Amino acid sequence: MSEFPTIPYQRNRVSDAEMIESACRFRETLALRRSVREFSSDPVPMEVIHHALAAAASAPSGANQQPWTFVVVTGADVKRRVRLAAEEEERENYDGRMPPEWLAALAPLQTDWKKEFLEIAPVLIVVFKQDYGLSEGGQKITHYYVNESVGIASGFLLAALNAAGLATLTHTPSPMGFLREILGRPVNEKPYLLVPVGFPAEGCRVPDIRKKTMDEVMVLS
Ligand code: IYR
Repeated sequence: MSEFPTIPYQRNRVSDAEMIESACRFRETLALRRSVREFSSDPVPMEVIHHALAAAASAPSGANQQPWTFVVVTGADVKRRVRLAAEEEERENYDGRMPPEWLAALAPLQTDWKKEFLEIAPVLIVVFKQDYGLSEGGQKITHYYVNESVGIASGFLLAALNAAGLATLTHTPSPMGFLREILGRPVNEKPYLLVPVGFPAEGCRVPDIRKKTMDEVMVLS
């Protein structure tokens, strides 16, 4: 017998009709999600953020190492510092670091180097990936499939916040090293994603863009 314990796992089976109904409702809720760049400054309940982060932290991960840390920023001062540092990098990106092909691909999103939303959104969640773990004694612990794991957790996070009725943006100012410094994170943590969270501003508009059709993305083999 293995020295590692197991526990029974069962879920209630429901009818096909109920499964289809659930899958369809889940899909319809997710389809309401849009990347929002115009936020209201209205506060959001911290309990919602807490539950959404618990949802994210329930994600599967390589060897169950859960190689993530979520930093929740609400203070005006820290948000301002994040905005200024992000804009400094983004100004350089838009003014020469991004090749014309990249700028052309971004054109429909109408983005630019200005990131007011980083101060206006009531909450910024900074997702950090732990490239390796650190034992109590400071020894490095190898982490496996870090990008995949943190990507899945981030997807759970976006889905949970969306289900609660909140708007998000998956923002990746580049490079993002300044986040580790501003937020005082340890050397084994690297910023992975910056997620402004809040309600859309009144009159908020989003690009008129579409998702690929099911024919384009799903192959029966
Ligand atoms: N990080 C920049 C540029 C940018 C890049 C991609 I790929 C996007 O999908 C959107 C923006 C910015 O946030 O403006």
